Amino acid sequence: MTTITTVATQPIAGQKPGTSGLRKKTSVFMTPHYLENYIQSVWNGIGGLKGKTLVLGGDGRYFNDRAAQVVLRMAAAAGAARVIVGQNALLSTPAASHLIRSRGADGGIVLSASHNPGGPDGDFGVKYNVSNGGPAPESVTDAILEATGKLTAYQICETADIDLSRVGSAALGDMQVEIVDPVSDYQALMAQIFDFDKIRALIAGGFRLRFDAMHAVTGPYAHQILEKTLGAPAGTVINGAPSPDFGQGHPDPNPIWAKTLMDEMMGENAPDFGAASDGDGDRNMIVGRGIYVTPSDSLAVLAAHATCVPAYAGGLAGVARSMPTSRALDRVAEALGIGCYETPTGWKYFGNLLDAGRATLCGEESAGTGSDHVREKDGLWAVLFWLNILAETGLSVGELMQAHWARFGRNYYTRHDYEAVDSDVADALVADLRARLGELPGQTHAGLKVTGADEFAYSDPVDGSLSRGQGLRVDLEGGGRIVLRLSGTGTEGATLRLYLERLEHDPGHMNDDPQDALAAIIRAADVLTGLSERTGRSAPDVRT
Ligand code: VG1
Ligand code: CO
Repeated sequence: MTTITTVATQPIAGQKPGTSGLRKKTSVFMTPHYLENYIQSVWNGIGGLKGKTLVLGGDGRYFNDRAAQVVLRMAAAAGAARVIVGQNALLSTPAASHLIRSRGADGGIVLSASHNPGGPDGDFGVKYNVSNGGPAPESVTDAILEATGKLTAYQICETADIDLSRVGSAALGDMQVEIVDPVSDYQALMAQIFDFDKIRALIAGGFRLRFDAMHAVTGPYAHQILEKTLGAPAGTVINGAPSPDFGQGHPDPNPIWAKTLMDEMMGENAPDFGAASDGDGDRNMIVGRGIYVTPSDSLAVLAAHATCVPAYAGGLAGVARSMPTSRALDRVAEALGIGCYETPTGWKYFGNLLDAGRATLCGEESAGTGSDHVREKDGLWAVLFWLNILAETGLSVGELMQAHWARFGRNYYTRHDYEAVDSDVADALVADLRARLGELPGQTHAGLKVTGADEFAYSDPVDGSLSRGQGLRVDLEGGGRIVLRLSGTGTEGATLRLYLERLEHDPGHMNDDPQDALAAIIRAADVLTGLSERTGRSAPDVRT
């Protein structure tokens, strides 16, 4: 007989799930009762767990193992019928999404702070996904937020830890715990989507690739799929063992944090193809020999060549991108004659479009791409997509990009992040620009004329829900654009994100450095926002 204990507690008002779940310092999540209070708020916010089936896994970061045991005990106490958990409490975000869908679960918990560093001094996070496999939509995160403010007690079973190291079943009170291999179902899905034989032949023919798992969750997936199944030689996957502090690294697949891979790809004797993924396996970075592919361009290339892939051979129903993502995708959609949706930042906004069959492919400038195969962005899926295209076309990454720009023009693009900015300074900066949006059109700043300005609001075409305050946009003459928004995933002060873009058609200027190509727009953005003066920063912390 398992005892259920009711622990009286205080509301933890204001613990609002951000762009991607609730993300805090690990030390905050480890404060006595904090995780329990939040998990109980999730259960309360979704109307309880009685008789429900949940999927549970995480990215292997510090506290992942202990947090998973707490979630299991609390799910049992709440009357859940079954929890399907990845072996050793590991599941990449896309693999969790797939399991929720394929097993008809009611939802899932992913323990991850994604690309944020892990460890006792790093970050931890909890994401709740709904029954379509996607991140909880705003209506659900609002209900969870409300529940945090009303909390008076949580319930937990008093039991020993469940051994999650072996695939099989266990019982926790009346609840079934099913421990599954985290990779096999996901791998089977990938094999259905892509032409594995063609990719295998490409690799057997001497095509060389490198995949950097950044000490995070994609290691086991990449070893199994790229090396063991597709025949890439051992050593293709680097940093492939998930570690609690990600090898003291920052599991964010961009040229700054994946520098070792970048150096190899830009050096002599570089492989043909390089890629990396983030902490929870939903992001991707794509690099060719001597050429980095921006995520916005990658999304456009996948859309343009989607019919190379068996699962998309019939064409795409439509595509979608987050608002700050470059408009390279729009140009492809126009050429294909399909719809192109613009959504707020965060994967939850793609869910309805995918469910309704309006979009097949989605993406974000932050290195997330995905399709209707799951309801999350998917790092390894994007890598396999690229390999399938390269195998089918016989082109190199560089040749493919040159051909793409020659056909559609090149959307020069960069994102400048200012991290750990004083929250009051950041809020005031955004508020002041917001207040001036109406008067900007017609004005000239740093030599560039403003043609339009607004604050992005999204009305969901499927359920009509409205999301306001999703970023400030300023359009410039000649097709340039400046976007400013505050990050919803940081855990220290505020992170200001400035997104800069310009379309280039001149064949003589297709290979400029994006920072140079965008210099005038970068200057105009600084004049418009007063960013360097107000924050005292002379340069961004990260440029991607
Ligand atoms: C960032 C990215 C956004 C992404 C989110 C979650 O959000 O900009 O595109 O969806 O992270 O990604 P923000 O609010 O900090 O800009 V992940 O890999 O955490 O699931
Ligand atoms: Co992620």
